[in-house]
Amino acid sequence: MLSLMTARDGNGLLSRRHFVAGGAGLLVATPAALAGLDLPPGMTRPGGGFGVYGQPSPHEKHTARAIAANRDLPGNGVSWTPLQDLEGIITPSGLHFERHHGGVPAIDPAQHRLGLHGRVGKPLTWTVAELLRYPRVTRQLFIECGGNSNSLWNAEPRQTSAGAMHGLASCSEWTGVPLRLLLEEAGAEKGATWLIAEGADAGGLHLSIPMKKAMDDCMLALWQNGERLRPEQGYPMRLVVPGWEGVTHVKWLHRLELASEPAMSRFETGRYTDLLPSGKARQFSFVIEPKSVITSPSPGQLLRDKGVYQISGLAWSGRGAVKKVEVSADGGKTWVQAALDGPVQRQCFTRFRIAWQWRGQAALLKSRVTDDTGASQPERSALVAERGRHGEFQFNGIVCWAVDEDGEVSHVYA
Ligand SMILES: Nc1nc2c(c(=O)[nH]1)N[C@H]1C(S)=C(S)[C@@H](COP(=O)(O)O)O[C@H]1N2
Ligand SMILES: [Mo]
Repeated sequence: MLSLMTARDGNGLLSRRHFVAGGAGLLVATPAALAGLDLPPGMTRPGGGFGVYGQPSPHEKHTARAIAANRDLPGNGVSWTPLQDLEGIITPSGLHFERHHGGVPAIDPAQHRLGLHGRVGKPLTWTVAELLRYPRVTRQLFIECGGNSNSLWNAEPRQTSAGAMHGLASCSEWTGVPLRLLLEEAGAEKGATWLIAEGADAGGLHLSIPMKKAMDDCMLALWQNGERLRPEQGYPMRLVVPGWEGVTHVKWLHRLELASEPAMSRFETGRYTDLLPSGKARQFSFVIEPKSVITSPSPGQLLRDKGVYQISGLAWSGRGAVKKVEVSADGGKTWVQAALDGPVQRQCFTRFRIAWQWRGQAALLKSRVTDDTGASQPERSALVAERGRHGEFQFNGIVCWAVDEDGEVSHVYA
């Protein structure tokens, strides 16, 4: 049995042993005499029929992306993954976050071509059908926009759901052709140190990636979670650049160019670059630093009854694999290590969990990830001090949710 005596960790956090062994003591269910065990109506007649493509239950309509479209720039905007309503690590394809600079182009795969030119031995083009004959790899990888969580640079904490704050990050199983195979086929010239990738959309997005990364682990993705890419994710093909900022994952990919210098496009100069207090620019900040967020409980949710709750959330790092996640219920005075759902994969979402005994006390919930390179998350105040007041991109500071005595959860800076 769980009891107050076992809740010796900071402000009610229970150790992993209690989380695993504590099932019998949770006392959440309604006694059978009250609920009844009648024959459910679905057992008395045949149910619904078959469908060519399944949809979520009509009772789950609230599990939806939040959208912020820019009315002055048609097709420009974002939609956020509802992280607070999801479990595990894989984002359902229809809920993957979206960041489009010029809308979603309608591409006929039979007409689409991928070209490779510039400092190559021989320029090449491929049809989709040709690309489908290459060897493939599959990896579960997150993608995070450099602009994710950017409201946390604001002076006041924004009050929205965890997803509408931190959901420009999603995780899918991507399958495609190792980019190295295509680059080797064309043959790179000696001075070809940059790969410039361009999408076939009205956003005019083109972006430079160092050749070393392109040859290492980049993928020309054609499948997402077992099916062909969704139009919103770049159908018929996109770049996947493991662990690197979202803007490098060029969608609707149609042109690759090898060069000796980066393109210096507006997506890597005016945007996705931060002005530091020193006056220098933080540019080509490709790697996603370690980050975590508690998805349950999170703002907008309510703890109705006192008792044991399962705190859970997501952690990730572009540098490698999640090594540990610590959780605090007292604003960071004491930390307890959470359990990680396995397998823990590199550059992939990792789900963490820890049990928490809520006795109706006020609490400040925080999570802090450390990856296998030893890198960790800074407190928000330290990050703001380092990056200054012009910060807009790559917020990876520790996030704090306040639980009050009524069980309401809100976003605070603490
Ligand atoms: N062609 C093209 N590629 C693009 C973009 C775009 O607008 N056009 N947006 C980029 C940005 S900023 C991000 S964060 C990711 C978002 O990928 P998603 O919409 O699949 O989540 O795609 C990147 N690739
Ligand atoms: Mo982005």
